[in-house]
Amino acid sequence: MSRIDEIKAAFEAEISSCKRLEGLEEMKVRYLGRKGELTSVLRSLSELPEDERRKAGMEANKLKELMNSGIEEARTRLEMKSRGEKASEMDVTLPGFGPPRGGLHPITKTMGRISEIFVSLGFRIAEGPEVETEFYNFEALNIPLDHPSRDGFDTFYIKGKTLLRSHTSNVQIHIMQKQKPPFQVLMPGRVYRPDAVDATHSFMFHQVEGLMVDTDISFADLKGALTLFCRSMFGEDTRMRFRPSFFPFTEPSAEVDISCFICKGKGCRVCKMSGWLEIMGAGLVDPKVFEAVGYDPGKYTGFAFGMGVERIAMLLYGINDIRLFYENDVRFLRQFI
Ligand code: 2NM
Repeated sequence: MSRIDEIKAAFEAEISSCKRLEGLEEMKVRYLGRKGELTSVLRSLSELPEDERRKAGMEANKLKELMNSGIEEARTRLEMKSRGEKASEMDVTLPGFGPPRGGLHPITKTMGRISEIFVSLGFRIAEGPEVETEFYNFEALNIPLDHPSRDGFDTFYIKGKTLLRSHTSNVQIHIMQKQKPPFQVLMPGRVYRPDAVDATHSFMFHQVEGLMVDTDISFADLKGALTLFCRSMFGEDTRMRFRPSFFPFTEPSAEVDISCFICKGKGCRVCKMSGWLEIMGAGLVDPKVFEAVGYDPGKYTGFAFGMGVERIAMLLYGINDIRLFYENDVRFLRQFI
């Protein structure tokens, strides 16, 4: 047994300092060859008593395996070194990394899908300023001076009568001042309201508003356009509900509901057991708005609508906190690629 230990110690000291492939071959012959050190130990085993022989035989065979694998490892190390490679450098047989794939933000995707549908119905996309005057954000939209939304607590005033727009309707006013009907336009964009931030409110969010003006637009045209939109956006089996409501810039006005696409109208947690989801506001343009932009209200009629993009994205993707959209956490954003 002590001879086996000696051979093992000598082998280990020698193999770790072996610097040439030829040296390895020589070692293999000297330790493991027919006249080698270990071979002579194995031969002498027969002189030992039975129980010692079995034990020493097992140890000698273990050492034989250890030396074989030690020589192979050293061979790999020396071959890599002769090719100028370091052991830790790389494994060229591993598959490569592809470039990480980016994607659009879920709000951009939702706004893009909404726009796509209205473009297919003949609407044109229009954009306008986010910093606006009171005239375009309020006056021209028939929102009177004493309306609560014109209070500093409900609007981000910058200085004097300039403010961050509270809806994208300012763009409609710019468009109507520049061109005559008939037209159909869609206004996607950012809007600002000084709301306290919580799971469903943000001081900045996105809206898509639409406007169609011609000489004989009726509520039937509004219902038709919005029904086509909702079936394309939420599924062909979507049912619609128009509830009477009020906006200063439309008359009559309605809140638009769709049958819940989660439970198909049966009632669930998302629709709060009502079977309906409120998704936008709409109406026929108030004659006062046409007067403000110099259109003859006796000649033209039109419909308008507006929806919050975050709310629709939250419903579609099952997101329960609006703040997730603005945190730039890739663990959240990656899910929409
Ligand atoms: C909404 C709801 C209903 C709207 C009206 C107009 C305009 F310019 F024609 F007067 N623009 N947008 C409108 C109507 C917006 O958002 C909830």
